[in-house]
Amino acid sequence: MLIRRPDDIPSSEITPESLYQNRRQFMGTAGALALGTVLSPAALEAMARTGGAQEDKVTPEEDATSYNNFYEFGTDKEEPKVLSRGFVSTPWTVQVEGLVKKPRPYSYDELVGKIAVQDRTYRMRCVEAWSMVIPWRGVQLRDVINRVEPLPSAKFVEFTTLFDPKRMPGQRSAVLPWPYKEALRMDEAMHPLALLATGMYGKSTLPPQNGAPLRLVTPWKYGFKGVKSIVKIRFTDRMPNTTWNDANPSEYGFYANVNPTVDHPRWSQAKERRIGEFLKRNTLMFNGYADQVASLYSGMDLRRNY
Ligand SMILES: Nc1nc2c(c(=O)[nH]1)N[C@H]1C(S)=C(S)[C@@H](COP(=O)(O)O)O[C@H]1N2
Ligand SMILES: [Mo]
Repeated sequence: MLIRRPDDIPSSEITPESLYQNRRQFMGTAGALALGTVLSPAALEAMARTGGAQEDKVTPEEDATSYNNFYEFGTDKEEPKVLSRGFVSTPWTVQVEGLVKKPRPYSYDELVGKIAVQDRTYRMRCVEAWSMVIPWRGVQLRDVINRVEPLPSAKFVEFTTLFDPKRMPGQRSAVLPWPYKEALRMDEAMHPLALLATGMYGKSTLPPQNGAPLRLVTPWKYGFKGVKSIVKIRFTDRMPNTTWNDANPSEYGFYANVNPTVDHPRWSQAKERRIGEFLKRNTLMFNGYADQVASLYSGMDLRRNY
């Protein structure tokens, strides 16, 4: 994100299954043809079938597990799958720290065990202007937070990725200030859409390249908020530093809410390439989850709080 332009690879959309609506985006066959776009027979056939409307289709598992951003395993999209092969995430311990009733290490099972498992298909919009539709499996973040009992004074929650250059070869170079950290305001973290993913595509474990064994998913925010391979959860009353914001504050904000009207300094955020699709589609406010999350930000200037 720091070092290259948005990917030009054709790209896929998302909603919790319970809230799923058949969202369609109209791009208009006539409009596309008027622009002189050359359409493949397959694209024309798809348009004929859908009357020009686009649906959200789940991204092929092969794409979601081989085209990744996980700089701890390399900065090329294809590297994390290869360089994380053999990464062992059992056993796994998560330190729970800060403004919490009893700060202590939790085993993976203590932290997420016996919490109702959810299957949630969400759109994921990377800040680099590509997107996917991923069927996650996991637990609601708020259930985990309630289990560890933060104090009422906690206003933010910070998540930290494992730092272990022996197991994460990308950490041997200083492409980012390690360890990778991300954070949410408490009300964001308690939102029912926020998920701690523990699996995907109907499986109960995550591939290493997607953040095994535990990664954050906040579908209304840019993908970089979705911190992978979490080993620490810290509650605090101050807004924490976050990795991409530290690396480049003018380009990556704390909030990172998907917003087609606020461009990245180096590229537009109005459109996106859905992995697997031919034409760009419009990026939706809060990645299409505005009905559910816009109230979290009422009264805030979203241009200033990007
Ligand atoms: N620890 C860590 N977490 C990370 C990243 C990373 O480089 N390191 N990349 C982020 C970015 S930019 C995106 S778009 C998503 C990609 O998730 P995926 O590979 O599962 O699609 O992971 C996010 N979480
Ligand atoms: Mo991203």
